[in-house]
Amino acid sequence: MSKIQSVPKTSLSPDLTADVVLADFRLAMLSRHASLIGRKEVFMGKAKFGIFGDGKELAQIAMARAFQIGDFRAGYYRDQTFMMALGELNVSEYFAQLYAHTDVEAEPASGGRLMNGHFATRSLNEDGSWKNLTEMYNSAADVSPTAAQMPKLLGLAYASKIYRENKGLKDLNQFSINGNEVAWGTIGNASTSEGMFFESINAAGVMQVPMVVSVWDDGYGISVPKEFHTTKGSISEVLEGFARTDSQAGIEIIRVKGWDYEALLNAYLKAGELARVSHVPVLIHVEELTQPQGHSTSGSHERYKTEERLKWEKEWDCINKFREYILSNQIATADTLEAIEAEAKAQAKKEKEAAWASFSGEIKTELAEAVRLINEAAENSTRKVVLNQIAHELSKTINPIRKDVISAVRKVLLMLRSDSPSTKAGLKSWYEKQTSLNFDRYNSHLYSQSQWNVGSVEEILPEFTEKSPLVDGREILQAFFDYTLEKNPEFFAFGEDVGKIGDVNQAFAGLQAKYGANRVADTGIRECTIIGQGIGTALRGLRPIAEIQYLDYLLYGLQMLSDDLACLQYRTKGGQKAPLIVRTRGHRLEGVWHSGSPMGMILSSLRGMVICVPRDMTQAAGMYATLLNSDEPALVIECLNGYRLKEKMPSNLGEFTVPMGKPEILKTGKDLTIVTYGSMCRIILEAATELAEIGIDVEVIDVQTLLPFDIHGVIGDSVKKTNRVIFADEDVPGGASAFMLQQVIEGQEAFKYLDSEPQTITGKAHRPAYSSDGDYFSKPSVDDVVEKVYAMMHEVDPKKFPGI
Ligand SMILES: Cc1ncc(C[n+]2csc(CCOP(=O)(O)OP(=O)(O)O)c2C)c(N)n1
Ligand SMILES: [Mg+2]
Repeated sequence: MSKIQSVPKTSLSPDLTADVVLADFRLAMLSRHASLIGRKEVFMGKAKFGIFGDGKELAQIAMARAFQIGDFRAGYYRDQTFMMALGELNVSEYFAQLYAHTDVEAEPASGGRLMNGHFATRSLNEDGSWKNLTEMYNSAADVSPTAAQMPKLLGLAYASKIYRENKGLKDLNQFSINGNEVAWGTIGNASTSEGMFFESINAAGVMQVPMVVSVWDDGYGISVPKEFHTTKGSISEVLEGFARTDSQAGIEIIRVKGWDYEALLNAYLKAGELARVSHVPVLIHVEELTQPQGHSTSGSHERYKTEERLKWEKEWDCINKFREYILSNQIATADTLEAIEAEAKAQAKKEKEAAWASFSGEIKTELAEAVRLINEAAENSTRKVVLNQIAHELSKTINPIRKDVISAVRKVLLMLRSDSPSTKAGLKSWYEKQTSLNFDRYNSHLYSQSQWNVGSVEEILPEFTEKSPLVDGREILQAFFDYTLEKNPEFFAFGEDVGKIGDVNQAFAGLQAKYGANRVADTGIRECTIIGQGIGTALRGLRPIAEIQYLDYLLYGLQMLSDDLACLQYRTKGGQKAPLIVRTRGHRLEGVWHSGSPMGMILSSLRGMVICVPRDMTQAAGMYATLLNSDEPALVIECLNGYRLKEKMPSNLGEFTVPMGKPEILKTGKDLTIVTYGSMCRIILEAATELAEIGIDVEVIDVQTLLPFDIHGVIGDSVKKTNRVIFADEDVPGGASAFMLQQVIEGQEAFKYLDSEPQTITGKAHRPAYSSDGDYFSKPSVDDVVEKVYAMMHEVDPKKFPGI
């Protein structure tokens, strides 16, 4: 017998009055007309692209009814009706996003930074502090990559479990009330083919977290029918093995038709209750949904759907069926429904017009100012005629955008280059003001702008006494984590082998036994959802460390880090934060998958995160302390070969901090500066000793963090002194060494002080071969460094340093 539940029809429940039903009908109609008008707006050229939630209205209304204050949503671009039902999106805001209105008052989800259909609530006050999330409806900020909402959904649900089980969090009532919050996910049927969907479902089944996933099944993923996406063409059938039974925990799987109003209401109430009370994960397969306008404005579905299918979609359109339901139950007459529809349509149109007036009005004002200032400048310019002409053409632009205005002004300023400063002063100062406003509109909030950003954390130096013992590096981390687990109830850690054995290098050894399995936890082997667990819990006020066992396996989680975490503050324009710390270890040990140092890849994909590359475990502990005192997400890469190396145990462990973006000079020298980080610090210092023996005095600088990078120009100052520089690391040629070179030579203008060509020392372009010989011939060695430096000095003074 199938373990999948079909929801039986019941008679109307007492609170389902005619008024409630008709309000639902009205909302469905409002949302539908917003979709219909939205497509037209795109075709009129007022927006670039549109993707709408038509055909999915009824199920979302049912979901909203079960969604409670304090709950979280993580979904995708079809969910406008749900957001409207919660009162978290009005039609004006909906259109403001379609037009890309940059004002967060008008477009609170992203401040115009995201395509339409990307929903989010604002968890943060303007100063970056948390709101009380238990007093509001919450939606995590959507992302476009299909199924990428799933890993963080798991984390949002996991947070409820932690809040319920960890009694130390009782007072943190701004984020949870006894873990009663449900995390509600939505996903398209085709997107369930993605690996992260299955990974998240499996993890939810294992962890038993309050997560309710709705699959909006409209039979297609753009043009491809579901038979090409899903085995047996049915995701609920495929997942049957996950279904819970009387004797085994698992997932509650419910199947319901997307046009069946009562069945939908019942399904969602049941799912919500089960998840909320018993923390059982639920999957609701909502079948027989439609796409009245096709997938998006990028194409028409007549190209790939048969006439028969198109006819079926018209007939089974959920609003159509809802209308039939209302009439057959004599809840209202056809005339009443028509009147409701007309009213909803008029409201959608009116709100759309208000959104357009507000969006375009701002730009028109800017345009008028620019035209006036160009004409003013023209009065005293030698190029009066052509400038008046530019101003005239600009004033005639139909549906102007900012680019039209700013580009014209920049061209004019170039034309005015030979005119007197007073001629162009007005235009120039207006342009400068706009540049700053546009920075805020389009470029701000990549990193935290709150008082808790990493730059604001006070530097506290590590303290040592004469009695400070020499210990294995891993013991320093272990003592730090012990201290922090004790002191900070929001702090917890999880990952593969992190729990029982305390991670493969034992920095958490014994700490699960001491603090419990919900503070130091094992997970399955599933890096993508380990990151999702971290993001979701950090979005709900917790301070997780998510561990990726080796740097080489970060790739499995990199997509989530890049698409979700790193751009979270940016894409919500400071509306949300998730100060997750990802801990991993790498750079060098043995072989192709345990020696990677793909820092260039990380630097390119994780702008928005802090990237720490400590050279030893003392530095690492100080960095964790800084990060835990800040509200920024970070990746910390410990040195894989450093856990057994001896370090002095600081006496103020847990208190001392390492500043971010402040390199440390490990050795002063006058001939040449070598800039490096991580495991290479030891190699370079060893080389420096050898070089000193042959009369070359190098300065060695550890950058400590790659993002932020040397904010005070320590390296530039060093190059000013030595006039020579080498950037050394273990990445491929042109990887992070090229990044450092760009930051210093271009960013700090160090080219002005160079007497020799700047150089890099890197690993080979291939992955490192196995064994110590593999390491020697793949990664930069002390010999490589000595030779490179010597060759540079030979070029400077061949007499003193004859060729080898
Ligand atoms: C990783 C990724 N691959 C491809 C796309 C392009 N894309 C956007 S929507 C979509 C189809 C999704 O279909 P489905 O999940 O059924 O959702 P629906 O649009 O039908 O509601 C595709 C392929 C994407 N956004 N992300
Ligand atoms: Mg679909």
